[in-house]
Amino acid sequence: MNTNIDRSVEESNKLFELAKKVIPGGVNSPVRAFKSVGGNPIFIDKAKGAYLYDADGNRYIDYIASWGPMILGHANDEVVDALARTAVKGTSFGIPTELETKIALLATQMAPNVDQIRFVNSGTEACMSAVRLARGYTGREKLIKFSGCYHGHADPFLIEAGSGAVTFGTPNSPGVTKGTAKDTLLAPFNDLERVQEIFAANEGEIAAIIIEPVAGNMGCVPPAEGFLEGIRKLCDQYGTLFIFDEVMTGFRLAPGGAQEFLGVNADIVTYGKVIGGGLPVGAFGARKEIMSMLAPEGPVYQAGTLSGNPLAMTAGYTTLSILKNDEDIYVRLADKTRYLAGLMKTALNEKGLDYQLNQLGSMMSLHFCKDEVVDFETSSKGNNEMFKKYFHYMLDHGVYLPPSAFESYFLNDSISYKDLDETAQIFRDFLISL
Ligand code: KE4
Repeated sequence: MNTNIDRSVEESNKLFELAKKVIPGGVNSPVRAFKSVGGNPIFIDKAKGAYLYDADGNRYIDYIASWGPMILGHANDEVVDALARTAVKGTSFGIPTELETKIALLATQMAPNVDQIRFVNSGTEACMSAVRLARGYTGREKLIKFSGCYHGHADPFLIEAGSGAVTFGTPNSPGVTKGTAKDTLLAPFNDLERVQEIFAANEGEIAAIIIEPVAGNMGCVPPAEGFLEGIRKLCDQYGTLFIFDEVMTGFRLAPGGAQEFLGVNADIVTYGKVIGGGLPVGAFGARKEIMSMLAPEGPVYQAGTLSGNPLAMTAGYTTLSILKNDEDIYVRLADKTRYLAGLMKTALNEKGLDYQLNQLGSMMSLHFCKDEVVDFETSSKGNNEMFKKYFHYMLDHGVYLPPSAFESYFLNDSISYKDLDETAQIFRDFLISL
């Protein structure tokens, strides 16, 4: 039984104090700073398989997998060996390599409705490029997104619901201009009626509607029956492009991602996380008639010095190859996730706590609230004080969960049933401690 209860975090605290002197907030991405759960972040020294090891030597069972990429588990031998072989041949050229074509062929074989794919360096780049491509292809300017869905930190996405019958966006970050916000319209996730209203009120003006087909940035929130199918019909009716942001779900829910898993076709699909196997990769793909609009073939500009970088392509190609050749991995991951969710539900029912536990494939999230979590509003009703206690108890006892109630867990294939049983036991002990 691994309990970190007497764990020291002295080294992590020292590293955090030093980091804060030279990096804003001591982190290179805000969610890592533990702002919504309190306390100091741990600093990781190394990871292998299902386990993280922090700077003080504490071990944690990892349930975020670097927010999705590490689906195989950390430091996968095949991936590491392939990277070593690539690195000695040079790490970046800014000149085409065969590696880019190899992963592009593999990804387009696995992803439905994607004839061609362009690699970039992050999910943000993929999503912002996909929106520009949709605007270039349709000649329209407006974009619909959903409250609580996150598509990276590009300006068109940092918009929150404004006032008004048909919700026009307002910036939710300084630095995003009103000019940008006016072109982003918002609707609640799973609210097809509101989407219909927005389409009708902006006929002929909407270039694209972008969605996380299974939302993972307000906790894990699956689409309601018929929701995505309804949007598909509206896009066909109004000539709008349907962008599936599969940065989280791509190659995670199935080889063909959410399109395959849910049986709904997108026009443009964005990827990140798993497609890079732990190195910085984003990508976006579509049928050829859309992708041919991209420079240098077409007029829509998009570029990147390190796009298609040999190391990143190697990690991604090796990871996708393993996923493609191991047809059981998706069943294993879903079974493990359902197993853990089942144990946690049993414990919560015995305790008599109000909760919602959402799970789909290898994504899940626990919300301490009574009503079903179906959108950002219901997700926001979770008891965050309880979540903070939960997060820190599990962390103290060697389980690393997402440090926010508005995130999804991502199981990796290295997690064993022994790890799951240990996690469930620690969770039962947490509930007893309340
Ligand atoms: P990146 O630019 O962080 O690679 O991807 C942006 C992005 C786009 N689309 C979806 C659906 C995403 O979930 C993300 C990034 N996810 C967050 C986790 N909620 C990354 C963690 C972070 O911001 O540090």
